[in-house]
Amino acid sequence: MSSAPEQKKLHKNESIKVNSVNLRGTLSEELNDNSTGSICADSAQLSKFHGMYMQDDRDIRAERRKKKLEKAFSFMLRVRIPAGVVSSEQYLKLDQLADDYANGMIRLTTRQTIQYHGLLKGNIRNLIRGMDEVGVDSIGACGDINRNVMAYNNVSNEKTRLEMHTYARKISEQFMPEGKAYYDLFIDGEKVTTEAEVEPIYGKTYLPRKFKIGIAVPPSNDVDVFSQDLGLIAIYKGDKLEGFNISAGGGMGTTHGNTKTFARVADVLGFVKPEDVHKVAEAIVTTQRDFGDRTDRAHARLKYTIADRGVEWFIGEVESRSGVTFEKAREFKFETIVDDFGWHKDVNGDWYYGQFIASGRIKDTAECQMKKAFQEIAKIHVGDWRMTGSQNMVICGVSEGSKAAIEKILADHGVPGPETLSGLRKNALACVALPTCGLALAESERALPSVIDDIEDILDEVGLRETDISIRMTGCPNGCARPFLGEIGFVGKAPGKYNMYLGANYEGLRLNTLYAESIKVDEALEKLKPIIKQYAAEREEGERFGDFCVRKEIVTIAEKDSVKLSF
Ligand code: SRM
Ligand code: SF4
Repeated sequence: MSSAPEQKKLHKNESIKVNSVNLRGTLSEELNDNSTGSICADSAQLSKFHGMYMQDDRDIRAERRKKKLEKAFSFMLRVRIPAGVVSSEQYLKLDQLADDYANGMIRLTTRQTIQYHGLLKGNIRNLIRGMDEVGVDSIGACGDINRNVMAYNNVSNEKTRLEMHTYARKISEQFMPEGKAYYDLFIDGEKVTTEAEVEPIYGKTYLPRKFKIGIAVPPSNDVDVFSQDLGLIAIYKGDKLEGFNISAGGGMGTTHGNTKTFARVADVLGFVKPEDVHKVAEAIVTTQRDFGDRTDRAHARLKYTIADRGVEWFIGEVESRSGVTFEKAREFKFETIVDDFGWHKDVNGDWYYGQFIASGRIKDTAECQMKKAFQEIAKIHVGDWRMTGSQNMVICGVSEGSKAAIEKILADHGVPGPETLSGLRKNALACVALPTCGLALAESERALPSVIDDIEDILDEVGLRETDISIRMTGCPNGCARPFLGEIGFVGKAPGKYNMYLGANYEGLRLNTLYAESIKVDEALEKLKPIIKQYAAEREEGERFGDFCVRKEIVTIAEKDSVKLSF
């Protein structure tokens, strides 16, 4: 094992963590202070580890500034739901809490969990206590720590899915902080602790940056495994789990104009047996803990640690820490990323229903009362609810007898079925962006639906409506909807302007590349139209849009931007 590097001047967040008594800081006093809707900057950093972000409504920021009013502060709270599974009881409670304490909407995220927006400071404890009543928490959902663990969600293979969800839960628990700050601050009330608890994995400074883990089961790459800091690719022989190929060092976030930042697909390190997975995961996390760059947060993710030091060094470090030697990676093939929409049968003979949810926003409108429909279903549904990494919901374990009732509820509430979805819309992701995200440079969630309408018109013209094409939009280059893995990627550059990227591999093994910079949506459509027409006319059988763009040299992808596989 090598020794930790000599550090330059540490980023100020490092001292905030050290001095916080296991993430407590002055949060308790500030939550009790009714004179402002905000908390101080240091506390805002610490609150992330408990699953929340301080935000303000950017739609009314200028108006409030003019009136010399404090910003309209509120909090976003992100829940920890490993693999995105909740019971009907939990769903109903989570839904009720959105009405009682947040803005009345639930937002499914790209990491299989939910977010609340518009939560006022005075209601944070109420909301967290409500979640606690049904055994749900927001510990480590944000912050420099392991985030919500994603896992394969293809419900048709129920046995495998269950096995992988158990791994996701165990890995999530493995990387939970030991400290009890969350309970002291938000559940037990104002308990004051001055003595720090020991964090065996994280130490006093936790990780240099966020850390993300996802589990995929080929042929589905529904978790975008190569975008994760740590990826587990399950290898099955028939029904038997042989082990996992381990990947590391994926990530999306970049900064416009900062060439030192980049999106990266993970390296495949090798294969390990099931009994070694937790040891190897811990070695990967602690290597990043000790070697990640704590001086520059734009260079602090695992992808930079591996890119700077080399994958051979990383493998050696992980093997030495875990005592496990990687075997040669086992062969696998990803063939799809899309969720199963509509009714399907699982291997147990039960039904499941995949519901598309535009950008994961569960709300009621005049035309579609999806939130109410889900409430009504949760009142009668005995199976569970599974959120997908593409911001959709799967209602699982439905008996033959209950199917009609669920169908009726969806129809009575105007919830559109899968027959309305084009191949493009089924594969669409958009991040939240405005008005809540403080980092958004352009619209995303509010902009993507009409962009899809326009592209669908082009696809209709050339008979490609049913073709699966992945499209991902984000309001900035942080990459929350994994836009650099979209066959078409739109990344916000300025209000109304986007960078357009093309050429990713649909199954998530190759990043896209910049095709046009800082253009309006109309200009993007003008550029896309001839390419889509050419695709319709000249594609080879089964050829995906992203692969076509590369074969026809519409874009050229650097070698480093494809996953290297050798079996
Ligand atoms: Fe993200 C920051 C929303 C998945 C990369 N992300 C944010 C914040 C908290 C903005 C902030 O820091 O002030 C956004 C809150 C917006 C809001 O109003 O709700 C935000 N990220 C989201 C969500 C909700 C997007 C969505 O529409 O679903 C996703 C929540 C996931 C979850 O449940 O945990 C979300 N974020 C991602 C992903 C995708 C993933 O994890 O699979 C990425 C790219 C993968 C990666 O991490 O490399 C991602 N978010 C970022 C980054 C860039 C990190 C970096 O390495 O540079 C930031 C900015 C930061 O950390 O400084 C960020
Ligand atoms: Fe906000 Fe940017 Fe993430 Fe979108 S990609 S939610 S704009 S940080």
